[in-house]
Amino acid sequence: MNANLYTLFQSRFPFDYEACCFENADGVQTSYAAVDRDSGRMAGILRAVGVEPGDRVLVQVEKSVEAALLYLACLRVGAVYLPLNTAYTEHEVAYFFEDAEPKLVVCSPGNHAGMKAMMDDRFAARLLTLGGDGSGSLMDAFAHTAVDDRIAERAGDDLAAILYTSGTTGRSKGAMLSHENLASNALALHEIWGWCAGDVLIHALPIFHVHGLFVAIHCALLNASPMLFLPRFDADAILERIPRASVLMGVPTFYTRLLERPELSPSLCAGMRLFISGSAPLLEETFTAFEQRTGMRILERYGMTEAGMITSNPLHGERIPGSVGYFLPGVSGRVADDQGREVPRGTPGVLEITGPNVFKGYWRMPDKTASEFRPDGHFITGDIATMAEDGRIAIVGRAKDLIISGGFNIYPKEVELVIDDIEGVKESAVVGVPHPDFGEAVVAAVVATGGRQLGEADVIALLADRLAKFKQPKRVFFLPELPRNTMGKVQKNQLREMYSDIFDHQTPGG
Ligand code: MCA
Ligand code: AMP
Repeated sequence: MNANLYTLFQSRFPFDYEACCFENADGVQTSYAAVDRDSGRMAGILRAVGVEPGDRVLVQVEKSVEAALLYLACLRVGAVYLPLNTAYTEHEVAYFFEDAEPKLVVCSPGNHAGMKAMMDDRFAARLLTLGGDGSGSLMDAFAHTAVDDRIAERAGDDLAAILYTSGTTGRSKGAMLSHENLASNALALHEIWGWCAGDVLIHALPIFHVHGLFVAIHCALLNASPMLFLPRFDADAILERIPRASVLMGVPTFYTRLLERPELSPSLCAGMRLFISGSAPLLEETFTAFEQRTGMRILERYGMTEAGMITSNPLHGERIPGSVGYFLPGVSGRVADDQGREVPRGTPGVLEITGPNVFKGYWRMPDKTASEFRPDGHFITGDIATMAEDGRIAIVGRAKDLIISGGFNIYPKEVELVIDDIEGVKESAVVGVPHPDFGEAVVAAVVATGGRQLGEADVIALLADRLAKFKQPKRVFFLPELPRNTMGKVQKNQLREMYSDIFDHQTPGG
């Protein structure tokens, strides 16, 4: 049996083949028939430029229906899809390019010149462009390429995608995800969230991360549902579409922003079945304010790039704020001490998991892969959790030095390395502090050498072409020295405390 994920999707396409699959922000609809045909045509283009099964296709483009079709085309060809955040700078993209050695790069038309110079004919990679409005050389080729309806034969363990996640060392790692990883996770989510006939998804997440690309799109495709496909989060556009929809997936910032809008009411949400939140902790006050305002309890789930979704609050049972629910079907795990031994129920420890969703390792990093797995195959998530007697899990902290801002992960080390490179900086420490919109915000404490006059604006300006905007500190403070303990280790807790209320924390919806 062909384990290519696309065959699974195709087997679920609706009986009414002309039913809507995507509706873009202008209301233009793309039917399931068109998705099948046009992803086949795009697959033809990929094959024509020499993409073969196992080849990486690096994609950094604005969200659009065509971009989603490009992902499906990669699956059909058996290529390995490698999406990148559109906010990444050329400097950041260069690292992914060299690490992944893609056969094909697809970028926005506006980035063509920079990308071409950066690629510098290395790895004989080809370059095509795709704009958010469907412009660019990919769609030019589309007009005169025949539909290629083949679906490459793939085994379950063959790679479908590589998603880069930053690391505590400051170096990004490519998480290798197989067709089986993605299929098993999609089927489990489709089942536990009770997807049913008539469901309509509002899709406003970016499609370069697990949440928007896999969780959202895969569930809708497995259900043959329409997706109201928005290029980005836009409260007006979402509120306008809620009466026609039944499911919304978002990061907590989506919900705090929706709560700021007086239109959000029980009658507006009468047809909604599920508001799902994940990628960052949902504050209890957001959960409560949302329930008070709409009568609906947000369903929080927990996951990570390396494993897709891991746990979820129940569809029918209690949704408890501060808890991420139970392991998904097929997933199991333990809360463990630093030796991987299970700790008593209720005691905090690091969450370790196994299951068909767990990735195949980090691209070309066997040592890093080995160090993140226990000998019995459990993957060490780096999240600190508690497990109740009945298996219910709460994420109570992070063993990894990680900031999550508006659902995007930032590893402080990566930012510190770039700041430390600035002339006039002796050292720096980067922490996350509470932020009313993004949950956490990046803040840097900098010690200057005294050799060069540096101000907050200078530091931020000097990071502009090195780090994506969301990684750049929202504030920079200068200190005579960093707080350290007797062992010389920087006391980040102390810094977090010092800056804990610099972004006035307000009650959502208050
Ligand atoms: C934008 N900015 C940000 C962020 N987003 N800064 C920090 N953190 C962010 N997340 C910058 C912008 O560049 C801008 O800078 C300023 O902040 C204000 O931007 P704004 O227009 O308000 O932002 P936005 O475009 O509305 O975006 C906010 C957002 C977006 C909707 C929360 O960041 C988003 O869609 N986040 C979702 C991320 C996601 O999909 N995560 C899933 C990862 P300036 O004004 O100076 O130019 S997958 C995952 O984590 C696992 C697997 C899981 O469990 O799901
Ligand atoms: P990523 O590397 O982008 O896949 O982010 C994964 C990380 O996001 C996890 O390891 C958690 O730290 C965090 N995360 C995801 N969902 C939740 C949640 N519901 N509650 C708390 N943290 C979460």
